[in-house]
Amino acid sequence: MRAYWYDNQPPPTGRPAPPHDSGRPVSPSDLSKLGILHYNYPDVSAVNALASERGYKNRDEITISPATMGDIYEEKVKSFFHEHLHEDEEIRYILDGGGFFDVRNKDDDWVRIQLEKHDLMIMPAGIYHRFTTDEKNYTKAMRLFKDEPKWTPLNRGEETDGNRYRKEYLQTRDS
Ligand code: KMT
Ligand code: NI
Repeated sequence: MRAYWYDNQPPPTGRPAPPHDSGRPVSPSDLSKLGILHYNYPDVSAVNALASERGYKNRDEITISPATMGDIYEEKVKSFFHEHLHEDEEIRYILDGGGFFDVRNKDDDWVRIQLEKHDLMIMPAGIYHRFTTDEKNYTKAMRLFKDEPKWTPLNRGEETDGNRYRKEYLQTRDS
């Protein structure tokens, strides 16, 4: 895992997405202030232990790549890259390949988190984020959910700003 400020260069057309590395790192403690935790677990048994400790009941696996998704790849990647939130805390565990999660910091700037094989990230409910593949164009990930999978990304807008999970997140982050 590596985290840094996103460089905000205009988004290129097409893929693969460049790293957008500004050269300014973001520390794990800054990430934890945003409510993000990170681990590296070479063995899936550690993932299982964490999941049961935190009361996670559901999981699935997704492989994001042109080869596995075919025609819907572009569309999927576009939807993952649209800024959104979820109403549940979520765990993402990278089984193979890698990818970028961008999260909003307190000043509403993007922080980019590069995840590689065996990285695990816990993202709080209500944080604005987006995801994209890296130059390898290949992300195999386990998505873990506390209860029923609530896949639905809620795209950022007036409604999400007033969302109860968003407000709870901001209260926790800023207290
Ligand atoms: C999310 O929450 O944006 C995603 O789950 C993206 C795909 S999982 C690597
Ligand atoms: Ni999401």
